[in-house]
Amino acid sequence: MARIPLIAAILLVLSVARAADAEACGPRVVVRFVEDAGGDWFQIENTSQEAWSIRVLTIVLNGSRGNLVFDTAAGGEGASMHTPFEVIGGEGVGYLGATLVDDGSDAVTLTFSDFRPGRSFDFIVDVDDRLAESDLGQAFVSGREIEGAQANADMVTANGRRARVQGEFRVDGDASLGDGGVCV
Ligand SMILES: [Ca+2]
Ligand SMILES: [Ca+2]
Repeated sequence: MARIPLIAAILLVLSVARAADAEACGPRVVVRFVEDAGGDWFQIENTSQEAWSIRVLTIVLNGSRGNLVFDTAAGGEGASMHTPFEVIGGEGVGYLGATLVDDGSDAVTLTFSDFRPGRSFDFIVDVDDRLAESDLGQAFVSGREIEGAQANADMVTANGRRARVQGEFRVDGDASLGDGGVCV
């Protein structure tokens, strides 16, 4: 009679161990923001240890401490030095396109067909803050001002597994998506 609970307990331990393994080797993405007067720079890197590819990645400025906005055209929202969205790097990621980044918008979604681990993608676009008492003036975004902005990604494997990871930009300008970790 005691055997069945014991077997159930062993199966439970095994399944928990498997789940922990999957998590330790799970999908992982880093999105970096670098303030630049010539067009602020975002870099997306697939840092997964396992063969997870980025299918869709979204950056949401809403929620940032600086109430950030994309400044892609003269006038309207944004301070100065407006710069439209432009891809500047991303060899081998199968970039399929991005949602339109209108002046005054606060989110962009990018789609890829082959964004494997170790690869990265770069784009520029002007980002400004909308604080009355801005750290460096509204045309320049400090780490404190991008803190709280979000990014999320839909990840896939070649055999059809799917996962969603998300993270928040920190004061250093980076957002880490997913727990990832070292595969064992
Ligand atoms: Ca503008
Ligand atoms: Ca700016």
